[in-house]
Amino acid sequence: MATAPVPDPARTVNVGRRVFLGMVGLGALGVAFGAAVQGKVGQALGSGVGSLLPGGDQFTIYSVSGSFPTVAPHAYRLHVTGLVDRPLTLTLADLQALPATRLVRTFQCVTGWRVPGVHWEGARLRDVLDAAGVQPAGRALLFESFDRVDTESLTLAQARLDDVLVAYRMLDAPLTVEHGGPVRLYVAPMFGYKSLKWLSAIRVVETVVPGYWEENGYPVNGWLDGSTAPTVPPGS
Ligand SMILES: Nc1nc2c(c(=O)[nH]1)N[C@H]1C(S)=C(S)[C@@H](COP(=O)(O)O)O[C@H]1N2
Ligand SMILES: [Mo]
Repeated sequence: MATAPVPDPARTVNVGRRVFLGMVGLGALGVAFGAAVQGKVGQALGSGVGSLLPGGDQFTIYSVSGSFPTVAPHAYRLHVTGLVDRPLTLTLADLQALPATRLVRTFQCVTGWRVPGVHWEGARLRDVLDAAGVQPAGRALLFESFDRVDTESLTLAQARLDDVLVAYRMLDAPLTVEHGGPVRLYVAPMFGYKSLKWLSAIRVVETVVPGYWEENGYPVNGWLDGSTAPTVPPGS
C-alpha cells in the first residue's frame, strides 16, 4: 500500500471568511504517518492554507467534523466524570484559577508540517484530575469534543506528565475557535492529533479506548520521537 503516491489528504472548504480542512482519505494519512516516523518529514503535505487564517499563523487547521463548534468563553463547561470521587463541571474561570503552566514547543502533525516556537498556556491535566479525585480503578482517560466526532485517549500515567495541559491560550493569545477554543487539550510530547480541540468532557475509565484518529490508523501512543514500545516514558 505504500507504493502508491500519497494523495493530498485534505481539501479546503470556505466558510464565510474562514478556511478549514475537512479530512478525507484517512488511509492515505496512515501512509503519511509511516513516512513521518521514518523521519521523512520532507514529504510534508502541509498546504500552507494556514497562512490564510486571520492572524496569519503557520498552522493547518483541522476539523474531522467539517465544522467549528463555537462556544462562548462564559458559557464554556468542562465535564470531568467516570471513575472519580467528585464529578466536576468546570468553567473557564475555574481552569484559570488552577496553577498555570506555560510551554514553548514545536507543534508537529504526523503528515509532516510543523510549527516551531508555539506558546501554550493552561492548567495541568494532572491538577484537574486531582481536583476530581481519580478512583483506583481509573487507569485511562477518554476525551470528548464539542464537535461530537473527534475523541482522544491517554493512559493515566501519560495524562499526569508535566507537559500535558488543558490549554486556554495558544500563540500567546486566548485560543481561537479555529484552534479549538475556548479550551483544547495540549499533549506536548505527542503528535498533534492527540491535542483534541473543543474539549468538552474528560471521562476516567478502566482501559484505553482508542480515539478517532487511532481508529483510523494512528498509534494510540503518539510520542513525537516515534517510539511505540513504551506506553509511558521512563520515570513517569
Ligand atoms: N476536535 C478536533 N481536534 C483535533 C483535530 C480535529 O480534526 N478535531 N485534528 C487534530 C490534528 S490531526 C492536529 S495536527 C491538530 C491541528 O491543530 P490545529 O487545527 O489547531 O492546527 O489538531 C488535532 N485536534
Ligand atoms: Mo495532524
